[in-house]
Amino acid sequence: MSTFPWKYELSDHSCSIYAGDLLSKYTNVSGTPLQIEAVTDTTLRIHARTLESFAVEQRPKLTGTLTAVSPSDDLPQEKTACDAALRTAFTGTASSDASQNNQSLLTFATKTLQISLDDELHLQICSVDGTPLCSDYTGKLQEAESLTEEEIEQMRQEGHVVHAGDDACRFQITKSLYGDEVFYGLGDKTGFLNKMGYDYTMWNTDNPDPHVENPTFKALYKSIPFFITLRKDCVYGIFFDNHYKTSFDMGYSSTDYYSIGAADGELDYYFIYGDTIADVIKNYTALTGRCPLPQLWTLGYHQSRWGYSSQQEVLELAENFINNDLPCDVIHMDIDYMDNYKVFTVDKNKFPDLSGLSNTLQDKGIRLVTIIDPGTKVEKGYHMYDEGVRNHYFAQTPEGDIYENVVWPGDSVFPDYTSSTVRNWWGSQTKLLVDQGISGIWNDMNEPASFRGPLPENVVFPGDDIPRLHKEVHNVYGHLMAKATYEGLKETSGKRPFVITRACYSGSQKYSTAWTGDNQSIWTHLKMSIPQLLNLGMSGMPFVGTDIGGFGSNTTPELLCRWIQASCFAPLFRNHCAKFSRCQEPWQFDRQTLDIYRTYLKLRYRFIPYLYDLFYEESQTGMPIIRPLVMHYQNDPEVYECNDEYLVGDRILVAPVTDQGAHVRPVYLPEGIWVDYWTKERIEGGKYILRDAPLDICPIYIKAGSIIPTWPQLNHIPDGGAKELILEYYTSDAPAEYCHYQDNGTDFSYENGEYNIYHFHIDSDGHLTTSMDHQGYDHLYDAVRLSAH
Ligand code: MIG
Repeated sequence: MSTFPWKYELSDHSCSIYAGDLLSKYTNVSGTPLQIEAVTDTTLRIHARTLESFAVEQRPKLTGTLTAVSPSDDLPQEKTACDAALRTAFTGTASSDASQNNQSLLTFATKTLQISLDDELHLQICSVDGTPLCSDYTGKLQEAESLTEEEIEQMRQEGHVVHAGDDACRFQITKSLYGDEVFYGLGDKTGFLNKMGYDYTMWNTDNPDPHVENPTFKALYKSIPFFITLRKDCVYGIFFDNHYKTSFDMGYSSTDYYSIGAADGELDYYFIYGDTIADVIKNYTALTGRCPLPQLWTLGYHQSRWGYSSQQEVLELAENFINNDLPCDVIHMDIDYMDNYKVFTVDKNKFPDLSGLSNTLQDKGIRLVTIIDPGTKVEKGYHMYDEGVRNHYFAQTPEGDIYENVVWPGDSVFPDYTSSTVRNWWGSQTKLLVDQGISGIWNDMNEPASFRGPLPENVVFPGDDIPRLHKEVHNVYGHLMAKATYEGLKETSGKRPFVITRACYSGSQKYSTAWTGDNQSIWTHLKMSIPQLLNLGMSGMPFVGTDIGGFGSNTTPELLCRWIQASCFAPLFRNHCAKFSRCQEPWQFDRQTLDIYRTYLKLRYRFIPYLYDLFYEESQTGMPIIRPLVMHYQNDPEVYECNDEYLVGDRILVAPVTDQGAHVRPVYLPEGIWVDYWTKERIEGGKYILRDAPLDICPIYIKAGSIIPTWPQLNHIPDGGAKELILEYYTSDAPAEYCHYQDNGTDFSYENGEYNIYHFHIDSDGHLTTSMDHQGYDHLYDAVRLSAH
């Protein structure tokens, strides 16, 4: 075997390969080594950074170890198997032919992965037993079909949108497809669960047209450049940490490869391995962060509408909830509460006493959340504008003037959240709202969206030290705004901040919840909401929801009923709609709609302690709250593309109706015994069943043997939770266990040990015993009851 031709250095945690110009072929840079680092023994970072590129978040410490396999003086015996497999994968030829191939290989390994490079720097990652997991594609790339200028002009004349040359990549990573891949994740994209065969763009986009499935909608509001690849025998994730415009061609151009490209910036990606999808999510969120424990009330029902515009209207709304016996914890105030859409102001004519209003409502168990956009009104004498101008807090033109565009307030300027000083300033403004009793902040329009065309790529964000252009900042603008808001609220309120954002980047989960933006009151959007939320969860964003009832256009009573059912376990549980669309509060239609709506609000409220436990689990492991079936039944191919069911944790299965007029639906139950929540019928899984689903029924199943903590019926969530816990036990012959988390549900005292973990055990005779795994919060339950089914 010949020796690897490039100079390289292998240290404990990383390998640097100096391959001069060759590298520029793959990465757009030369004169820098290609670095392969063992972040852990299952997560590799592959990068070639030259520029002082802007790290929005801290880079991970390297804790994995690398050892040389080849070339090496003392080659371990096991290497040969992997070597042969590698050659096959690289050359596409059977291993007997491969011996004639003269490729030089550099191979090194962590405890779980073997990494090899050929003399052209193609990378191959195998498991230690030699099974190829992921390898650079070495064949010919498909040429993109190109249109002549004339053809493009003709197409445009007929009204077609032609994106010619929009998505030029400066560099691209291309990986072989083995033919058994299913792709999940990629944040918030339209369409179904499996992303195989489609191409996507990461460029935070506010497009009010109905979001239809690919190919028209390649980008929505969020850029989460992370996906999970499930193959027959393995699962891994790739996180491409580049926040310029990037593209993900998931086997769209060719069935031989998939590719990831970037318009600019650097090669920097992570290969994240695990035994299960859950492992990969755990490892990905170990890199990018997890959603911290929320305040308990945030798990309740939220009512919103763009158009609530007076103190009286908000008060009446709250009273309507109370008088109709409808659970509700939060009312959202959209842009109409502000004085001329000026952020961090309140219209004193419409809301003469916001503090009084929030106090009155809080006494009734309802809190207020207000919207805040980034666009800051150009107006001398307005404190945000004056302070921002004086201190150079706003984005600039290349000539150094303040950059202006138009948003709700008219002429507007854009805070430079890349600067920590600006973030602190922005965050400190939250005090104005917190002091008036506001409990959370909803960040909108932070892609950033603008009315007079998009922000040009060369708008300058001066930052703390190095100025950055809009093309580099765009995809993290909303992320940094959410971070500023989170840190500000934490400081000014002392509580666990409640932030909702529309635009996101990988890691936004540390600061914010998110909603999927402007959907429409159409059945396809109800249907799409399930894979949308599930893929967001698998992309590390667990606290998410869609606008229940639909934002744009007009809902129908039937659609509203089906939407509240489908969302009854959605982590963020909010009904919201647009100003010019029909009102969709639960009492706007007939008696039946109101009753059905109430049933599902009440159902949700019973399960709050279970949801809170899932949030606790998520904060420790990154596991999403609602999960696709494949996360728990990875060996059952029947669930790989299950788009219309989801699991809540690992033990509740929800199969909503998402078709108009449907009153029966097929439900796939994976292996095990499932108990119908409504009838308590026990059904052996591993098959499809047909379930009657009249308008008032959303099919729900509980896995036999489960303990689920619930509360007595409440219409508002008290701080610290209910005083009584009811353990719903769905019996089985085997003993059952469950760990339940409890704390004050509001602040950070849990970080000092002020929480309880109850360990419930039910033996095969049905006897409950309770022990404490941790005891630090002194408000224990007054009673714990067992209710067996
Ligand atoms: O251009 O604030 O997605 O939830 O109601 C519309 C008004 C601006 C878009 C948000 C929507 C919100 C609306 N906003």
